[in-house]
Amino acid sequence: MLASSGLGRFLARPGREPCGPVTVELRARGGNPLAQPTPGIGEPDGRKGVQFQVTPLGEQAARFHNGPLMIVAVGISVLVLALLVIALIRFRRGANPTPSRNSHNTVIEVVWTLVPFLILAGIAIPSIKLLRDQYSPPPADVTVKVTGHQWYWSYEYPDNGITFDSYMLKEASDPTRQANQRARTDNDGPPLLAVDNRVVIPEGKVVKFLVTADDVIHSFAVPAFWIKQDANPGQVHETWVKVDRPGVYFGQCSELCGARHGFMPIAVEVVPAAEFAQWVGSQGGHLKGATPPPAAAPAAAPAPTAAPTGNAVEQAATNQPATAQN
Ligand SMILES: [Cu+2]
Repeated sequence: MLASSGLGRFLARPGREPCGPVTVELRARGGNPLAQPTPGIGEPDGRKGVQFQVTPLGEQAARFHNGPLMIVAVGISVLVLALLVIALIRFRRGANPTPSRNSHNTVIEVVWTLVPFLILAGIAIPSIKLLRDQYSPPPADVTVKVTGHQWYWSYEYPDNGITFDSYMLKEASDPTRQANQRARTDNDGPPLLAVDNRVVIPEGKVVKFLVTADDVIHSFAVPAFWIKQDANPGQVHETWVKVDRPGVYFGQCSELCGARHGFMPIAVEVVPAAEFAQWVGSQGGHLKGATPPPAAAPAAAPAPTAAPTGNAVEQAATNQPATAQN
């Protein structure tokens, strides 16, 4: 009965369901590699709550948060508030001029010790299981090294020979946008979240992110994947995802890292494996374990990889002064 009720459906859902039909329009990746984001998925849309989750761990975590944790938190809040109101009214001086002098009640003391213990144990067991799954990644199919900078991200695929920088796209009306900087379009994503070069990862594969920084502490966070990993200079931390649904998913730096902390978004595009192989080839890279093409070998230096917009090096050069201006 619970499963068919509104409460049952709420408990069962892994995150907020998107409003409309779920379609991700992936364009042919030949000329224009941009996939269109789906409204309500992988991006904030004004609704409260956890974003729709697209990883098994995210579904597990969101289900735990939306179900048992919320029920326990609301239940305890209501119980404590009720006890306070009862005490205020029933035991006020006017209604209760001679207060009780009891100082012990064994039954109550056992109950108020045992019940919180059982509640905490009930929360701890699934929490520890979730933590164990988060920190026990399966062998990685793709590895992406993520480096936070003031104020942009750079990405390296060490097994694929790909490196590029990723900057936020400015609005066409932004006076700080330079003439040779591409302006954001709706295909790129929402304002303040769209970037010139997205991270591209394959659908259904285990992707390991090695997260670090080269100046101050940043944080690599993508809400739809349920990941948030601090990027510390001099340290490499690891997180991982397995996304079973193609699409575009946005995130932001989630550690106060300076004046333009709010302007270094993250955009991850999840594509079918065959498309990922095409993308790797288009970036001058090679698939994991494959021999790098002879022509690419001498140019192992940061190959320009800004397929959507042209030259990554040029993008970096053109964006850098703009960030300094702001
Ligand atoms: Cu940052």
